[in-house]
Amino acid sequence: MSVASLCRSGAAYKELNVNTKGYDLIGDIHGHADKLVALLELMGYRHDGVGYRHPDRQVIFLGDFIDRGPQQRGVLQVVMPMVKSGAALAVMGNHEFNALAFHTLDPHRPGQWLRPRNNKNMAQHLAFLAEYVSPNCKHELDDVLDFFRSLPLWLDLDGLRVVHACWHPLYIEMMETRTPHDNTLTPELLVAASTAGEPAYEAIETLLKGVEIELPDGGVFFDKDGHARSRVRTQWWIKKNSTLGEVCMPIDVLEESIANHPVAASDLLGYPESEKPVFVGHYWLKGQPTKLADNVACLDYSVAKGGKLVAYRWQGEAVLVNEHFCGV
Ligand SMILES: [Mn+2]
Repeated sequence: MSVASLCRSGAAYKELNVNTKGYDLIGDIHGHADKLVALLELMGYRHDGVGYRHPDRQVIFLGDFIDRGPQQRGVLQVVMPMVKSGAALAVMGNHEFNALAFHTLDPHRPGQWLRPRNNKNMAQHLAFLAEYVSPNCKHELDDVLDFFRSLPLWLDLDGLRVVHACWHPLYIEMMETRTPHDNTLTPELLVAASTAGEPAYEAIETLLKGVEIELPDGGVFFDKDGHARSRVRTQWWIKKNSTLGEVCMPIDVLEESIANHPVAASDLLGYPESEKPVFVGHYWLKGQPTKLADNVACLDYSVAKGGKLVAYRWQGEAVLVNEHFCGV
């Protein structure tokens, strides 16, 4: 079965899939509603008057619905009814977390927001604010923020796992004890997670943004936005003696002198091959969608930078297959 035939028709796909609960996992959308609708229709989802739905499959969104793109309201007008009606599940991305902190006053610092409204943070969120600026949108913005609050930080389902950036068992265990309502943030936890030095802050940084390594000897590299960075994201599922070039994410971001620097297995997190498949977004990958390990896939292929909006059509497999990626 080719990718093209998997993607061409929901009806054809259904025949493959009579005994297993199927999920269609969708990566970071960042305000590209047209692509989202095109992808859903490609996979056989149809609008039933309430929202898009498939007769026997369910979407799982990996977070990062907002910021950057031109149709952020449009994305949420598709996503929210799907989640509310049960046609889809979703997890929180770092952009939804940031939005909650941006719009929440800090109880410990009167008049200050949990996410400071400085130039950098304003610039990142400006397109979202512009779409909800009208006073008529106040209720709509409140609904959107309530929706963000309802998003779990991760999903641990029968046969698969979902988190925006990194499956980190210790942080998940820690947050599980502090998120009594379905792994969603409580108001107290949003405050703690916005406060550098708090354990919850480190947990959110890791689960929603990934694991980073400090570059040696004061080295830097330039990221996709041209910012100099002294830390690089890692392929957190790897656990073996490596070089920085072998474990950085995305690959090819480091100059050779830095890329050859050794990294000990003990400094890496790892995700054992025996664990169920885990799906993440977040990493701005390019090119042909491909699994990162037999049980790890990233579905962020940079739709907000001219790339594709990508899905993975999962039908129960423990070993992921590249033919199940699909994109528009
Ligand atoms: Mn992200």
